[in-house]
Amino acid sequence: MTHANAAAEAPVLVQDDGAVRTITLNRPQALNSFTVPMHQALRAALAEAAATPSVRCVVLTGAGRGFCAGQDLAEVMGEQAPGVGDLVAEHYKPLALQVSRMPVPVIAAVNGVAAGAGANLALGCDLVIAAESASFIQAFAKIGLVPDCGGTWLLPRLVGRATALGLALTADKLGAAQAKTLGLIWQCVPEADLMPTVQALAARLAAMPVKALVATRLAIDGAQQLSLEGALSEEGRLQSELATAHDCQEGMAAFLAKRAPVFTDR
Ligand code: T3D
Repeated sequence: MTHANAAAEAPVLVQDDGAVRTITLNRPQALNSFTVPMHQALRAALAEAAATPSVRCVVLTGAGRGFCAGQDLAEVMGEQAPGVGDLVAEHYKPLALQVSRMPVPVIAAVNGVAAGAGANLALGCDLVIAAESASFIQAFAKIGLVPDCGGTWLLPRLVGRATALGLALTADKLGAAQAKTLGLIWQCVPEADLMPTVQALAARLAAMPVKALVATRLAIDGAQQLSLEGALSEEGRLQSELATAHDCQEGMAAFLAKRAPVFTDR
């Protein structure tokens, strides 16, 4: 097998551009739907990105015309099929937690349809930028399941209970422009602008104090369970921790010296 063939068949592709690592789901013939090997490859790629100090931002996208169509339904209906509950416990739950705990910002570049767990994988990223031609489908209701991969937690937080239930109960396709209008995603751009827009933003985030960016994600997600007083206390704890770290010292010194800061913490 040639190297090119091996890459074409790998369930995820990994590419670095400076401090930005792009992970591409690579089963375009089935709209990048999840099989166990793709889960394993994606989780390994995320773990490697997390463990590589030179990586300061991760971009997640899909090969071909789709982002990810959720669970590969042929796999679950096959003779060797893993149980549905097992798939969630062994793959979708750890994946959603891994994304939520990445030590660098994660951007979803949604290049096409994102359905079922594929939609919620994208929505669990820090920033979601979608091509105008992309769409989001909470496909679960159509096949007698509930939203997973974090959907029940993410949807009401992103768009409120009424819209979350509307999306989840109808399983209707939501175009990227409408997703932006609803506040489900950060940005909707023309198809040709998707990767240039995402790469420019990723490079910008990579040059920022990523330790503080990640602490911001964790604080905002964590604050959902806290009282105002609890959230204020947590903000104080985080500021104390960050204020003594290199990046905050560097940011303040650079401001006072009227020079560009160089952030290195992760
Ligand atoms: O065990 C568990 O299930 C627990 C975990 C659940 C997590 C989940 O994600 S459940 C939700 C699973 N996903 C779906 O139900 C979505 C199924 N797909 C679709 O509804 C449609 O494909 C789309 C709306 C996403 C896109 O439609 P369209 O018309 O653009 O494309 P298509 O023709 O339907 O699909 C293109 C090919 O991809 C086609 O293969 P073919 O005929 O060209 O050989 C289709 O079968 C394949 N494909 C698309 N989605 C899946 C899939 N194959 C397997 N599994 C899929 N999810």
